[in-house]
Amino acid sequence: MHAQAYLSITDEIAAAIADKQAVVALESTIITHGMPYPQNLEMARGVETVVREAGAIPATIAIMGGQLKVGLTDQDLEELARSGGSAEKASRRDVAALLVSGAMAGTTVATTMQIAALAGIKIFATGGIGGVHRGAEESFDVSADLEELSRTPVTVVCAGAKSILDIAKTLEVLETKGVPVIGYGTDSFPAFWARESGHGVDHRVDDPTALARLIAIQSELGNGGMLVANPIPEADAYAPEEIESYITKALEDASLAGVSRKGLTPFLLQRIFELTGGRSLEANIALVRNNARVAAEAAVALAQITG
Ligand code: PSU
Repeated sequence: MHAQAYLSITDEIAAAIADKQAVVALESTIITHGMPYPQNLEMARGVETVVREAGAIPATIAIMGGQLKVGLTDQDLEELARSGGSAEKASRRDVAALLVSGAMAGTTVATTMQIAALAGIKIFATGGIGGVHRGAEESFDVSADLEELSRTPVTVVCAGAKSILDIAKTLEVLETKGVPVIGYGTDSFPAFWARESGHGVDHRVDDPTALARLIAIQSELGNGGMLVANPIPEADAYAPEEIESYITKALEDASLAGVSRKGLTPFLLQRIFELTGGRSLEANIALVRNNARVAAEAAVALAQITG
């Protein structure tokens, strides 16, 4: 049996892929582990609407009932959103075990890329990718998202890397692995809640058509994935110093609580949510919607080139 045998793709998405129409993959760890209920459910529905309004078909991906689901019903979204920590967080190495157990899992950037590629989807929107955690020289905590970007031919539109990470080291690893990092309308690599991280990008594009041409050529070259860094909208952004103070505190709390590995990112996001009185979540939702729009516009332009 081929890996495709485990895919469960909705009719609408399967037809769009076969027809080379615009499709945008969306992840689900952000639903199960990235945001509290009910904002996570509103976000998941809202992001799908943003993709549709831009003329593309949304394909939210999760692992449920022993299947790699591409396209979720509203009931699926609700189940994931209400799972409140009981759902698994699926990285690449968990996929086989989850297909056997049938457990419900949100898919990380790495796993969503893997499943999107199996389904034939080339563009994916998320909030921020995982990366090299601060203190990785001791802990070796490096997200599997980076390895996946180097091997899987999917373009990920994100708002940079969460500034809970070591961004300089994250960019170094992406360079070593040959992953293009493209600024969308910016020369600066953004830091999720903030528009700038103090680090640059290698290349920049300013419109969906230019981005679609890059995606098409990267795919022809057979060069693995690509990272598009799209800064959070100005109106929703934090000043880097302000968010840094919350991150420092959240990292101290994680260390005191002994949280590490796959629990670390969800813990930090939740702690920063509490420390900012919920404002970090509004910013997070705004940046995900902004990424979904750019990904959808690029998917529409790509369909015009390749369709
Ligand atoms: N973007 C968000 N919120 C999230 C994530 C991305 O706005 O929760 C998730 C993604 O699924 C990403 C994961 O793959 O955080 C990173 O987890 P880790 O650092 O454990 O690899």
